[in-house]
Amino acid sequence: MKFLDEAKVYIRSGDGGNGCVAFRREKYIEFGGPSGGNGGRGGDVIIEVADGLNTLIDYRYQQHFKAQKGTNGMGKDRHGANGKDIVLKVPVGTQILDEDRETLIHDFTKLGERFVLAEGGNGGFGNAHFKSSTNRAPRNANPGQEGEERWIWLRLKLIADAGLVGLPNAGKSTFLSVVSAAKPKIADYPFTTLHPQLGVVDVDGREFVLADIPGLIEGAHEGAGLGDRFLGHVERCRVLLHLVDATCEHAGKAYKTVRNELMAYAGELTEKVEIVALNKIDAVDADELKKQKDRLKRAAKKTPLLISGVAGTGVKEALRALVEVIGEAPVSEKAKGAAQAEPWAPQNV
Ligand SMILES: Nc1nc2c(ncn2[C@@H]2O[C@H](COP(=O)(O)OP(=O)(O)OP(=O)(O)O)[C@@H](O)[C@H]2O)c(=O)[nH]1
Ligand SMILES: [Mg+2]
Repeated sequence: MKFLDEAKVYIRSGDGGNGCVAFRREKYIEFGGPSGGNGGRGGDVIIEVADGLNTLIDYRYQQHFKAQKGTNGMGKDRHGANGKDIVLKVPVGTQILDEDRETLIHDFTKLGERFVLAEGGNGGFGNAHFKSSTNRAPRNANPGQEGEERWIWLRLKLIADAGLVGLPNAGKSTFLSVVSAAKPKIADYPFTTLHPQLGVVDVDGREFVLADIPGLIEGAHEGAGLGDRFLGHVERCRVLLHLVDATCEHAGKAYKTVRNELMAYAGELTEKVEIVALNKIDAVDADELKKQKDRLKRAAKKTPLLISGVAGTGVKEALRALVEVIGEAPVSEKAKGAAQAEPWAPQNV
């Protein structure tokens, strides 16, 4: 399954059915009177959060969604049937934006949430409706009201409690694979991860959702590497886990590069609580470790945790530090279904 976090779709609610002009015609009944039924209501366009979805990929294949038109009214006082609604299913964390791609129409944060985006048109009245004491044989009926049409953007911002950030190759995906059942692609080259990944982490009986996103490089906010658009997926996190590779040239510089990108994307990201960890400590000797640790400490202005995703060193402590910030109420309580469902696999594209 590929990942798609934005999609433009066209929606149209159903037109109302037309009212009907008819008169009762029966043997021996003179002046049978008007008998045109009303048109049915057009169907609504509804957007609903569905369980087990984690991408908007379906909207790459179908972009037009039209609800059914109401049936026209008929003679013998028969009203038209209402048109069927159309329901678009989206993953939790999806936002609906207007065509301008900015105006937020709705933000879905809970499973099962429904939002009527466009109502169907009302059906027109048939001529039976216009019967009155002064006009006993009306020859007019209303046409059905037209449905609404518009283009909208769907944008997915994953709901996770904690987000992993760092340069490419920092070991983010490895960390996620060690602490959760997620099976992200891991490899010794930058930009292994092309799409965000979610995993459910269980630490001391407490669960939370951890998101792994593609690595950031200098200039990501100007589009370098995979750019910074995936940062949208950690926007809703309570806490960030910033991994710095101990085997890199200068842990302090590596840290700052990522911080600068977070800042350039949105200042709020840098205000989030950040746990800093020097990763891959199994791969450096004691001297180098101390050097890198000091550099990182100076840059981050706090003592980093020392961990190794591969060896499992310090991983528990890092998770506990995250849980402490997430507190009692994970934002993702309702989003776990999405994370547990087929965790973005296989994402080797
Ligand atoms: N020695 C050692 N190697 C590690 C550790 N964690 C990850 N690696 C290796 O580092 C390389 C990159 O790991 P990934 O987990 O793919 O890194 P990433 O941060 O997800 O990289 P991108 O997805 O490209 O941003 C792989 O070859 C891993 O095996 C660790 O704790 N110790
Ligand atoms: Mg990765």
